[in-house]
Amino acid sequence: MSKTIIISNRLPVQLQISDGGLSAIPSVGGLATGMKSVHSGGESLWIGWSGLTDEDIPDGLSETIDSALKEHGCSKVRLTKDDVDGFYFGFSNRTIWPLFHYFLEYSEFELDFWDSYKSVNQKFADAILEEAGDDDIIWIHDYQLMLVPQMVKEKRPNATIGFFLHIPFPSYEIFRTLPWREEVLEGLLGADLIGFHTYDYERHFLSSVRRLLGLDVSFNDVYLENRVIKVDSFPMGIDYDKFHKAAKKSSALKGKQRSDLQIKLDEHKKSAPDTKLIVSIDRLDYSKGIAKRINAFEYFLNKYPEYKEKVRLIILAVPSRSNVPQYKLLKREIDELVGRINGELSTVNWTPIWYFYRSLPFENLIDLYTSSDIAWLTPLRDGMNLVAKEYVATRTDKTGVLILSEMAGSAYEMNEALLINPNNFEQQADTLKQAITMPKEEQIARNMFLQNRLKRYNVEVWANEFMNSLKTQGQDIGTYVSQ
Ligand code: GDG
Repeated sequence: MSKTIIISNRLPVQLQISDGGLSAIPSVGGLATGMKSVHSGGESLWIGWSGLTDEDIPDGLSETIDSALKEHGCSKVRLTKDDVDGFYFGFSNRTIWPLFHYFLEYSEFELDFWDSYKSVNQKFADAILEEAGDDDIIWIHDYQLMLVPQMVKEKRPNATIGFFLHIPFPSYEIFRTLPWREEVLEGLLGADLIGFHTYDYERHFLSSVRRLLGLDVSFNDVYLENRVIKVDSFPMGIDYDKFHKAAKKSSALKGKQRSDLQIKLDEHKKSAPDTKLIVSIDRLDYSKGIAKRINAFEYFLNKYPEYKEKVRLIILAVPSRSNVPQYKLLKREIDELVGRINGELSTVNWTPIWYFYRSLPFENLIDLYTSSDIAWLTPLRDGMNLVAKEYVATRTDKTGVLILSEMAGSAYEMNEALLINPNNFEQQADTLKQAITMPKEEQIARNMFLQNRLKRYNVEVWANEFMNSLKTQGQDIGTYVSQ
């Protein structure tokens, strides 16, 4: 019987080494939740990096880690500190991430990074090859592992291989600047099914395949020697019920049961009932447009001064890749911007921006979503953006307004949100005003459509649709359709 193997850079469990020993705690992220239906019942294996380098693992603990991971159906790829520096912080996050998010000027084309990326991708491929039989189904995730499909296909031509990219695939004009563009495309084409969040990313990929490799492409099929590779879009959803139920539960809590953050937010609402709370939640990443959003907020307050003391922007910026230089610079820029604007505009009763630079527990994330009248998400580029979907899912009474950048993949499915161009301050100032003054009936009407769609196309459906399409594709492996 064939088995399913899932591969991602990080495993869906967190390892913690303490004096008391070792524990493996399942992660609660979107991918881990979405893959539950695929990765359950002991029939599948998830291969990835544990988050600990060889140097971090004390002598003799490697086998203990292996057995802890095995309990969660996981197996680790061993990486050294040099591997992680070159492959993850280097090529993945200083070359591919900026390039695929259209930050060409941040992209570093370093041969050392590329060499490390190749050798670490080979480590992941080897880990798969150790486990995979000829008829197995293999699902590889994301931009850190784009060479793995070909490395596995060469050795297991009959295995069914799927690849899903969680970030945008850029237009040909951007992609072709990459010195190793052909190798990356050939790496991806080792898969039998290649999935993207949106039709546009799919279209960009096919255009690069046609123009850089000169391959035949018909609709969404790529013809390569004796193989047909299918390319398709699968917009990722969220675990709608989890967010909706958590929001219901949190609003039912009374008095001391409420979290400290919720108590503060309640107090704030009581003392200033007319003040609207605007929330934004992102990893601290230049692709998310946080600095521009703060500038746009200042622009809004200058254009519509009547809203001073009547709105507050809450920014939750989650620390991310903080040893990559661009992220350090961005952190400083945001610190300074928030400091300057709060310094210039605050009154004794009002601070325009509340800024948190940390990650919050899930319950507090829900508190922020449910207490905010408006979510304002302004990525300059974003593969999907799940925060937009989560905000809508937590609006149990269907009120609340979502302002969302057109540059996020999620904007394609969320037409009832107020869509903006994050570079257009004039439009954003007017849209903020529209959101603040939007009648409740209109908010409810918009969110009703959005919630129905999110409920229907949740993350489990996303994973199942990809798997079903992959299995169908697998049935055709080896049968070349001549054109
Ligand atoms: C990549 C792509 C694509 C955030 N802060 C906290 C917290 N979060 C959770 C959110 C959400 C997730 O992190 C962020 O997901 P996004 O989709 O918004 O963004 P990326 O991290 O950039 O993800 C993106 C995604 O992959 C999936 O394909 O949508 O485009 O860039 O789920 O809830 N969770 C907790 N505390 C926090 O402080 N617990």
